[in-house]
Formats: sequence, structure tokens, C-alpha cells
Amino acid sequence: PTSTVLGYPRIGPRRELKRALESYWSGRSTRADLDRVGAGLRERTWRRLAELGLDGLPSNTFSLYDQVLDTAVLLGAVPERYRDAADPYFAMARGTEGLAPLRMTKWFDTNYHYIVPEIGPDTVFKLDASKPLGEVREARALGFETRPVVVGPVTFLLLGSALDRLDEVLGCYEELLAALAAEGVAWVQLDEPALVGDRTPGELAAVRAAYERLGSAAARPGLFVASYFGDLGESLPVLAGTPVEAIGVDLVRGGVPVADLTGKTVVAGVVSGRDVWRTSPGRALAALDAVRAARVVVSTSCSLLHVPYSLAGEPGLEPELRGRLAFAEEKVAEVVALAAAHAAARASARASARASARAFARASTHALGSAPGVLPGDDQPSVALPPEPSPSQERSPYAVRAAAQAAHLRLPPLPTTTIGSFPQTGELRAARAAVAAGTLSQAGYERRVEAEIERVIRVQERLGLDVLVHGEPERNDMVQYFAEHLDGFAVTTNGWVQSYGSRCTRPPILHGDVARPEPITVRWAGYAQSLTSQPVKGMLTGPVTIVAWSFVRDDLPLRDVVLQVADAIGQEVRDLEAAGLSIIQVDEPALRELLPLRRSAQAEYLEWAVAAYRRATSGASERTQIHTHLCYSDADQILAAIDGLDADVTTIESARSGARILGAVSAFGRGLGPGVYDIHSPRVPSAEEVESLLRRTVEALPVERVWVNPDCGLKTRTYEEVEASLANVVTATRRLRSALPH
Ligand code: THG
Ligand code: ZN
Repeated sequence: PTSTVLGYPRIGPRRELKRALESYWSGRSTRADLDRVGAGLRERTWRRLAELGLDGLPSNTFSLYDQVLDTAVLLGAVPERYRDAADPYFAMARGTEGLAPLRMTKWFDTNYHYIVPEIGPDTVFKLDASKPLGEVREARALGFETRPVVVGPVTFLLLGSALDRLDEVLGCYEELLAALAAEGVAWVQLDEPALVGDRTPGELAAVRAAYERLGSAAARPGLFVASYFGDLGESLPVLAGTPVEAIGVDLVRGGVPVADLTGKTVVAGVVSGRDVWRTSPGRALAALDAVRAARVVVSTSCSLLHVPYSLAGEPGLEPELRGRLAFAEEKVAEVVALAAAHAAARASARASARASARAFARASTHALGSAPGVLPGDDQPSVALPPEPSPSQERSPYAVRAAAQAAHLRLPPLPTTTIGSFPQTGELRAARAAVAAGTLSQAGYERRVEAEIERVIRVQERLGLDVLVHGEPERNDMVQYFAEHLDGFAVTTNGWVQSYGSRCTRPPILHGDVARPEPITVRWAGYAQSLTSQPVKGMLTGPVTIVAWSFVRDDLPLRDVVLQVADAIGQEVRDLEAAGLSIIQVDEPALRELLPLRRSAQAEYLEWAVAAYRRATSGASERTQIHTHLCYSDADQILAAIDGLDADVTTIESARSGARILGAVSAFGRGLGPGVYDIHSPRVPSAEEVESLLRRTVEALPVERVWVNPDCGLKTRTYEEVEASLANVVTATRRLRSALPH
């Protein structure tokens, strides 16, 4: 082949898989119905890729839930306790009545979540190749020869913290290679994104051992080891020294390989799978030209899983912006066109890069049958200037702030609050859909949002909470919501990207200079505050998270883009304060996600990320209390940065992350709200249970710094569960307060 992609979206262009999954899970359809939808999506994808001219088609990139979970099943790593479930696969992914699901976490530095393999002393690896073999046969029946894609042994074991099990697992991979060879499969793709991170000498030795051994297997397809999300660095010469025939390199994030690859095929990822911008043909062709290898196959930098299906679903996008965009289908057309242009340039020694670029423009336009708004070029001028570094005012020391806040807020000891969201009712979702469909007026919608805010305020007053929230009924997704109200962002109508399982987001497109034309949340937070004499907490999303969960312009350093967003959020902080909100929570749940994969780049990132947060919050007066909330259990790596945010109060999920993180956060010496119950389960905690937890907390921490709150937002719970749980939280807090010395 001359062209390929490392993977493709699978949720369906109209989220057909999401609907089929949720219907099956709710018992409204059968497993056979679900499998039919899956087969239809696979067929559609192979046909479309072939139609676009791609000559290297992948298979097994489809998944009903997650490709890492699929690999665990492939290798027999199904923990004993799930084996008797009605559907062990979904029992692992989502849990059952009696069984908790396997842990889920972020796939490298993306917003995609994978299921963490659970590998223990009882794990017996045993190959079950039915899925990859099935997909190869299914494609063949449709007339397509494919290259099955499987997570590679080193990445799989590193994700499962079990690299010491390499020998056993390699036995399964050898069997898999034999089975694929017997099936007449020419190539297999083993994904090894873990190789772009820092690897110890021991881990590099494991890479060498793994691919020496798989390379020397008697009967096997060609081995294509794909890396992505960065530069292979020291892993490249190691891989190059093994018998693997093809190596995939990310030439968008990483450099052109300098190692000697003259005996190998290089699968050159020149079309980005992580953004939505058209590829610069000049840069891509120059990169292809610079690769010194036996053969070069043009490809994407990673799977296209992380971008939406097609611009065809976005007729409403502004034409100038649309002309600069490429989603998955358009990126496939670019890969095909680049392969043709590269071959043409090779064929004619005289062909200049310029002529190749013209050939690319013609070919990619032709393949999609639509004229691009602008000629793709390297030469689009960068219109924006970096933000003026405003003289950054710092907040007063914590002790000064804490005294001012105590005098102003007059909260009782152990103040009770919630994390921000209240249950999102079906009526609210229906009302938003009705506005979009034109059957409900904006004014009518706003009245419903106000009615919901009033209900949330009255519920909290009745329960006796100390710091209230407005409940966020106006927000679908927080990042989508802020993007809709900021200049410089475009939002899509069908640009869904899988986040986990059946859940998707529509990442906004940050394409220009960010500005806040008018206040965003002040109307709702101010309305909530007008209804009550209790303090209401304003709720904002931090600049790093807004950028992390969007597709971002690439003509400015990420840092400068984040600072622009920080300034917009900073204006919102000041306006909330002016509207009478004395407490403002600014969350950065994606702070960890953008952490560079290489340690050498992490300190610089954390420095500007923390600076951006402080820039957004430092305009608040000393008597305004800034809160932040952490809901990830993998915060260990960035605790110093979280301390650096300097929030007056940090509320934190502690049920699952445990005492370890609590200890670390308590060392910050500021306010702390360890979650007193787990909101991820429908179970209502008893007052006694909350009280005993609180008792232990005030023994470990100075009581004047402790807050009482659930461990995360309440959006996914019902009102019934929320009211019962919070009532017990308030009862427990009051009992403890009455026992406190004065
Ligand atoms: N927003 C965004 N990214 C996120 C989260 C978020 N990434 C991390 C984490 N939270 C991922 N979690 C979810 C949880 C729920 C949903 C998506 C990601 C979800 N989505 C709706 C669905 O698929 O039906 C659609 C929501 C919508 O209408 O926009 O439920 O909170 N950006
Ligand atoms: Zn949370």
C-alpha cells in the first residue's frame, strides 16, 4: 500500500453505535441487534475508505466499547469475577448490579478514556482471536483485504502495570500472528503509543525482546509497529534493530527519524489525527521527502478516533473557517492525495515541492468532490498577536485572604456545600432540543432555566446547606457552553468524538482570538443569589480545561491561547464578584491531561498552566473566596501545581483516591473539602457513616480548614438520591458541630 490510516471513528456519523449500545443496555434490544449495527458501521467505513482511494485498509479498529478492553479479552485477561456475568464484556466496562466496573482513565494526553486492564497473580493469559479474525473475514466477504490493528504487548502491559508478564503475553501474540498468517493476512498493526513516553532501560530491553521474539515467529504477517502522540526518541533505534518490517512515526508531533531505516517501511504520519486543520502540503511533502527508508507509506499521525466523521455534517459552519478544516473523511482524502503527490515527486526528479502541492490541492479536492474555500497552503498568515502580558497582580497571602473572607462570609465551622451541578432533568434536555428545533423561544427556555434554578435554591435552603449553587441547568457540556459564549470559538452540530463507551463530546473549534463579548454566567448566578440570603457559589471552568477539550488553532503557542482564555475567564470572575457572588469556583479537571508525555517538557507546561489559572483568578478581591475542585485520582504527579493554583478551598474526590492524596492536599495549608460520599453510585450514605468519616477528618486536619461536600457534581444523579444524601450530610455535620469546643 501507499496510503493508510491508523484507525477510524466508530461511534457512527449519526452516533448510531451510541443509540444501539444504550438500547441494548436498557434491555430494549438484543445483542444480535447491537452486532448488526456494528457490522453496518464497519462495512460503511471500509467502503468509504476504499471509495476515497485509500489502499491500506485497517480492520479491528471498531470496538463496542474500547480497544484496550478488546485487547484484554483477546489475551484472556478477564478477571474471574466477571466471567459469570450475562455479558462479561460490558460487565467489565460498566459494572453490574453486584460488580463494580474496571477502572477507566485517560488515553495518553487525549480526552478518550480506556479501560485499565486488571492483571493479577490469577490472570491466565489465553488467546481468543475471534474478534480480529472475524473482522478480517467480514471485510474479505465484502471484497476488502485488511490489516488488523491490535494494541501491542508492551503498551498493553504498561497500561496494566504488568510488564513482568511479557513472556506469557508474547506467547498469545505469537499464536495470534500464526492464526492471522493462516488466514492469509499480509500485515498486522501493533499499536505501541507507550513508546513515545520516557522509557527506562529495562522497558527498552522489553521492547527489544518483544519484537525480536515476534519477528522471529515462524509463520506471521508483516509486522507494523505503530507509534503515535509524539516522538519515538530512544525507542526508535531499539525498534529499528528488531526484525519488524514497518514502523509508524508521528511526523506531526515528532521529528523525521534520524535512525537508519533503510531496510524498513516507514509509515509516515503526516496528516494529524489530533486536530481538525487541513494539512499543509508543503510541510507534509517535505517531511515525506526527508524520510530515508526502503518504502514510505503516507498515513495519519494517530487513529482518526479523536476527530469527528465529516465536514459534510456541518453545513452551518462559516465558509472561511470551513475551508480551513478537515475531519476524518477529509483527512483520508488528504492522505490519498499526499501519497499521489509524493509518488509523482519521486517519479520526476525535476518536480518541485510547489508542483506537488498543486497536485495535492487538485487531488484532495477531487477526492471529496467539493471545492475548498481556500487553497490549502503553508502560507496562511498568522493573524493574531500573542496577548499583552498584563502586569500580573497577585492575590494577598492566604492568611490575609482567609481573615477577610471569614469576616465577610460568616460561615459556621465545617461549612456544607456541593460541587456545582444538580441533576439534569429530561425536561431541560427536551427544552434545549426544542429551542434548537425552533419550537421553543429563547425567552421561554430562559424562564424554564430560571424555574429550575429557583427549585435548586429552595431544595438547598430546605436541606440547610451553607453555600449554595445555582445547579448549572443552562449548561449541556461546560466546555461547549463557554465556547458558545466566547468569540474565537466555533461549535459543531454533529462533530461528535467518543469520550468513553457510548459517551461523546463535541469539542469546540478554537480558531481565532478569544474574547468575551459579554458576561456568560452572571445572569444565572446573579439570579440565584437574588433568591437567597445564603452565599451562592459562582461556577466557572478554567482556561486549561476549556482549551484541552477543544480543537485549538496551531498558529500560536498553546500557552498564548490558554492565556487569552484565562483573560476571558478573569473578566467573568470580576463580573461575578460585582454581581454579589462572594465565592467563585474555577475548576481545572484537565490540568493533568495536557501534561506532556515527556518529563523534560512537564515543568514548563505546569508553570504556564498554573500562571494561566492565577491570571484568571487573581483579579478577585481578597474577601472573595476562590474554590477549585479535583475529581481525578491520578493527581499525584501534579500536586505541586495544584498547590500553585493557590485556591482558598480545594474540594476533592477522596473516596477512591484515598488518604494519600488527602494528606498531600492538606499540606497546602488552605481550605479543604474531602468528599464525604461517592456520587458515582446511587447509594444514599447514612448520617452515621458521614459523621464517622467527618470525625476522622477533623482529627487529621485543623477543623477550621475543613469543608463538607459530596465528592463530585450531582449531574448524573436523581433528585431523590441527592436530597436524601445531602439531608444526611447536613445532619452529620450538625451533630459534629455541636460537639466542637468553642
Ligand atoms: N466535558 C468535556 N470533556 C470531558 C468531560 C466533560 N472529558 C472528561 C470527562 N468529562 C468525560 N466525561 C463525559 C461524561 C459524559 C459525557 C461525555 C463525557 C456525556 N455526553 C453526552 C452523550 O454522549 O450523550 C452528550 C453531551 C452533550 O450534549 O454535549 O454524557 O464533562 N468536554
Ligand atoms: Zn469531580
